[in-house]
Amino acid sequence: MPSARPVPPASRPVVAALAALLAAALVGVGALVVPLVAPARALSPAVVLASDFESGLGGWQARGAATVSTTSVGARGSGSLLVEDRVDPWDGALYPVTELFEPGTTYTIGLWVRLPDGAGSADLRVSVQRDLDGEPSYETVTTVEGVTSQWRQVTGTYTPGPFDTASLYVESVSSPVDVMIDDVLVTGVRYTPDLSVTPVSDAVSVPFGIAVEPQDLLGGRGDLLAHHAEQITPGNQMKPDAIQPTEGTFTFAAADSLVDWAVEHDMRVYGHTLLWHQQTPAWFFQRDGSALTTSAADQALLRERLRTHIEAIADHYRETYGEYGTPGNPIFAFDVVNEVIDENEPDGLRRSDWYRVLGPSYIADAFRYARDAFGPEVQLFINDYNSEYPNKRAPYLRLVTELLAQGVPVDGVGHQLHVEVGRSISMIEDTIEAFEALDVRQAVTELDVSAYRDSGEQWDAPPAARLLEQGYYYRDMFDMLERHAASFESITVWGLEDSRTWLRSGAAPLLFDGQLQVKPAYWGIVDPSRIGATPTATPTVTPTPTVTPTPTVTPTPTVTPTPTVTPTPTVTPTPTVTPTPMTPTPTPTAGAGCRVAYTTNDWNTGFTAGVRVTNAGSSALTGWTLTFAFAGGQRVTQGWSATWSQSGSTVTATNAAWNGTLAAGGTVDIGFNGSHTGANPRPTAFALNGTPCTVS
Ligand code: 9MR
Repeated sequence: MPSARPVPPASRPVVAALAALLAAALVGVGALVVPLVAPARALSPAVVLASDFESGLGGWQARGAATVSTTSVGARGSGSLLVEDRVDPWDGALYPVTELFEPGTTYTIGLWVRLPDGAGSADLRVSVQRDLDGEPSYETVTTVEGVTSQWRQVTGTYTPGPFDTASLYVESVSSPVDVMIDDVLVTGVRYTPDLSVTPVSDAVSVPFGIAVEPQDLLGGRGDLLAHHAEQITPGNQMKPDAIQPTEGTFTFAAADSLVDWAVEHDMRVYGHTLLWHQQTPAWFFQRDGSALTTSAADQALLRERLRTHIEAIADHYRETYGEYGTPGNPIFAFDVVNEVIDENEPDGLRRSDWYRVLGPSYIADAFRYARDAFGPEVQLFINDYNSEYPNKRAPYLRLVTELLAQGVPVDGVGHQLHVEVGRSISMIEDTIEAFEALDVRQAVTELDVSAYRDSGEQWDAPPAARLLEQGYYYRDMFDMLERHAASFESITVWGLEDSRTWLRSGAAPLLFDGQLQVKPAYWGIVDPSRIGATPTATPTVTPTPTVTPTPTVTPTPTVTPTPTVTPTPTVTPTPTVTPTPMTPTPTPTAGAGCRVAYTTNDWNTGFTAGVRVTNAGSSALTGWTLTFAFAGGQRVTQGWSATWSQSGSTVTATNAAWNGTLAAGGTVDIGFNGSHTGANPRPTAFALNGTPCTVS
């Protein structure tokens, strides 16, 4: 793994003249921007890659079957990169960035793209392939839809996690058309958090945790995390798909890197999660490729798999860090079952594959297996979202009451608290008080507060007034939680900073912005008198130096000999647009039938929808997109297990990184919270990768 490599002070590769020009321009950009954002912020944007294709490929290479060459038609100037002979969508052009990118640093990637004349239109994608220990990750920087033969500017931000090798590349979403690329400019900014502020953990009487990804341990992010948190929760690395992707193959490396970091920083680890209906590989529920049935043999097989999975995790962390409860082992709690409640079912239990094969007994079994495996020192939690809503609270309470009555070792109840500004705090308190009547500890496990109050709102960055309101909401939330501090084992926020939230762009739900600076939300917890004193008008932006294009696309091959092309760098005050669930690069999919089951749980003006998608075709899908239309003006406010977007009434959900492969006959459960006014009619038509689905 490359260790801390400094961001090169100036453009390393390629066209020296352009780079120098751009670097000079950047200085201007920096000078313009820094005072606007906050004088204390240490912004040091540096050009790490500038390619104008005026004199050759400049280090760009073909990816896959493609070929690359230069043309005499540029977005500006007289050259661009032409990618031809593509066969698959992932064939394209790449630039090796192993020596340019530093894990944990945020990069702004800008470039221009178009198709050749007469090539129609295509959706293109800018991605990074990051290889670590022989395992590739394909991470989307940005997708640009409907590219035609007009030059289009593309900008995105990207923060690499650890890698051995990495490459930046341009591909297409589906059709392998020829592509032209020009004026690539990549700048790196190493953000520096202000470590003189009060740690959040000092301001909260309950142990304060943050859910993390490997990127969060690096550079300024790691400093920020170490300063404010006293425990961490792995955001994805302890889930079943991460730990046991195929039966009997246990992959602990990613999770261990987080636990190692916790040990080094004297922090506790809250494990998440031993059992879930999502991010669980299909093999758990199959025998010889066929779905498990409710036969005694199949039930025994699934129970054994559950026990083996739990024991393997418990054994690994005991062997690696010592017995639980001793100083070397930081794991003090684990979510045993996650999101098993479904308030729409008569018995209040989610109809997952676990339930389908085993019935409700799997929940108690999971806790018993966990107690046997981990021993008494690890607190065993049940965890769920929306537990504040009365119709979810009731079955949650009922289940935990029954489990305790049966002597099942449930130590704690988790409230995820994925909320938005304005969600009733008294309703949350009612839930906490209801569980205080039981003999359990409680935890806030996944707190974040979306700045979007309702689904009609959409912005690049929240208005200043909303960030202030969010600060007051955090204040009120923590005031309430402090009243119940004695009931709480920990309070965890779901993410370190706004650029890496799982929520849609603009939600800005966390305590720190994308530049690692404190937000009013932070002051809401630490010192509410300073909520209004935080600079809020600043979008969390990387200064994006963009080369102003020639306004009209002049496909004239005339080389403009004028050296006086002033690449006026325009600062695009785009907020950090890091798409949260980074999606893998889809491979082509066979057209196939599909089935969709759509269920909702409605309240006043909101609802939670579950969408079960079944690939009814005969071949696996690798990369999928589900589309449907609302008929009653509904809006998706936040979704999970897919990347969700809405345009007018049309909703698009594209696979998340972990569920892109959908086996023939396989299912995936995705869902969202939405808003409605009045009626909430069900969508009647769904399509998977463009193929209509049957709806049940
Ligand atoms: O933060 C996680 C995100 O990176 C994953 O794509 C997503 C997949 O479902 O899971 C997110 O974490 C979820 C957590 O495990 C359970 N509660 C809901 C969280 C947000 O989706």
